[in-house]
Amino acid sequence: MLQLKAIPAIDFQTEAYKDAYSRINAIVIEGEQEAHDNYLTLAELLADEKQELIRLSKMENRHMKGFQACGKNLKVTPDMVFAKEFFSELHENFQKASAEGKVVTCLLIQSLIIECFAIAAYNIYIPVADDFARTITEGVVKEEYMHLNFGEVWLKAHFEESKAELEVANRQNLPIIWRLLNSVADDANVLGMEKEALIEDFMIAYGEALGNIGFSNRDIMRMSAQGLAA
Ligand code: Y39
Ligand code: Y39
Ligand code: FE
Ligand code: FE
Ligand code: FE
Repeated sequence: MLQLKAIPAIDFQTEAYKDAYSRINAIVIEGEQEAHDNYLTLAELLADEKQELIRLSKMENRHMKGFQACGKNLKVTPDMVFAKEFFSELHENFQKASAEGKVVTCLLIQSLIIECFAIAAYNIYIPVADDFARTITEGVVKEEYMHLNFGEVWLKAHFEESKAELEVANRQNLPIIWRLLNSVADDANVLGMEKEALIEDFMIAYGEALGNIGFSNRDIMRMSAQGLAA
């Protein structure tokens, strides 16, 4: 709500805006591409959910195309090399977990942590986006809630046997998101997105997700604090 006070007019064609956009736009495009790949990997690991997971992966592919159009519309070339490096640590953790058949860890990384990252970023971006990108992002964020919900529903149904692995995966991956946020906070700020608002939205979405899965408030506090162990 911080951002509802005075929203200054943003000039989307300054060099400073386009430079920051070349990295944030690339992060989003790369993130959507990796989300597409991750849901296809999950479709192989969870045979009962295969069709649904393929459906989610197709949504991620459409998101990627939508955000590529946002960059083109502003005449920005996304810095894909930067974005690949940005996601490499999370990507490696997902790859390693999937190779070991650790479905719970894969779901925590993609459907909880990355989806909450997307939900926070897109909700904070919408009020400060150009008109073209706002329309695209509004459509996308609705679907990200469906992806988060997939992970919540599956993990809730398997809560007792997943709990220990979720705690370990949280401790390994939440600090990474915290570092990633800090590394793009300056660029996000140029786009009109406040770091404090991003953290607040992320923590609300992630805490709610952990609660829906079955964690107690005490667990949620403890697991959130582990994000600071960066
Ligand atoms: O599941 C998804 O669709 C996720 C790929 C998208 C993640 C996008 C991450 C956006 C972070 C932007 C950082 C701005 C501060
Ligand atoms: O300040 C805190 O409470 C930190 C513990 C929490 C780390 C969680 C990471 C926040 C990532 C925000 C991502 C926004 C798109
Ligand atoms: Fe990959
Ligand atoms: Fe997406
Ligand atoms: Fe998603």
